[in-house]
Amino acid sequence: MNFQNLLLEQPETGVYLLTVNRPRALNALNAATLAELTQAIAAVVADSAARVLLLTGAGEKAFVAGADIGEMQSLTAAQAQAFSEAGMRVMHALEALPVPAIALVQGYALGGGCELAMACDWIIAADSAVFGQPEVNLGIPPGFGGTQRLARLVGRARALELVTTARQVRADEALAIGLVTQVVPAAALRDRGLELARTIAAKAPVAVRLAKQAVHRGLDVDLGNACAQETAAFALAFASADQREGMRAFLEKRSAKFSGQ
Ligand code: DAK
Repeated sequence: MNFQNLLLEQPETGVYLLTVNRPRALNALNAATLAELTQAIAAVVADSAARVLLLTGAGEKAFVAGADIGEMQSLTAAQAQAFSEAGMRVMHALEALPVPAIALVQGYALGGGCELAMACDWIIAADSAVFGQPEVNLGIPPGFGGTQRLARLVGRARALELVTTARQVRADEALAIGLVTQVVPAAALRDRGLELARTIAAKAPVAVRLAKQAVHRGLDVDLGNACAQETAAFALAFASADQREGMRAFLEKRSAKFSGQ
């Protein structure tokens, strides 16, 4: 697919690498980019051979420096509503993506950029990464789910401190508070992402999809219902060829060859 503001590549079988590509504006999210993100994510959803989505930003300076302030400043209330809905659509689509979505963050991930990274299943940070929700500097609260996803990741107190002060967090602190799962040298970020994607792509695709779904759906309900959902996911796996192959391969002392069926 051809995009103006994105690159969508498949560096390896089953692995998609989606790059927000507006480096001159530090990859800021304008309406056109949000629309393209929706299309790109839909393309990954439509590919039953997809196993992992890696999401990153072009250039060394930023993952995404936020929503496009130049475009936002003159929005009417109706346009702001449309802009918000477009952003929310992208964030929900990433969470609902059947396969894991991993953000590879180098440089600034601010505002909508931090929100975009948090809508992925987890974040790997380069040592150059800087996270923050600076919206209160601009007269607005976070608008793409930042208050909610940040609080779920780092807890209420830390989220409130960060959102109300606009304080920026470097990679090592992001790791310490659970915002990211690992920090790697900037030059190694893409390779670490691909390595992780390769590991996931080699696992049973049906089980990986069911596990992602169970974690997400379970977090929205109480523990009893969450465990009931896990039971349903577990049972469903027994209708898959992947389950039969995985267990047979173990008993036959060989590597499994998963079909994703
Ligand atoms: N939007 C547009 N352009 C941006 C930008 C942004 N967010 N961030 C950077 N740029 C542009 C700069 O204007 C500059 O363009 P030129 O002047 O060269 O044309 C270029 O990128 C390079 O930036 P700087 O010259 O500023 O580079 P520095 O190294 O000096 O500083 C910086 C880097 C990241 C610290 C700085 O650029 C900065 O503070 N950027 C803004 C960061 C920020 O405040 N981000 C949060 C945006 S607010 C909503 C839902 C969600 C949202 C809004 C509404 N609804 C519900 C309606 C989300 C809001 C946000 O994300």
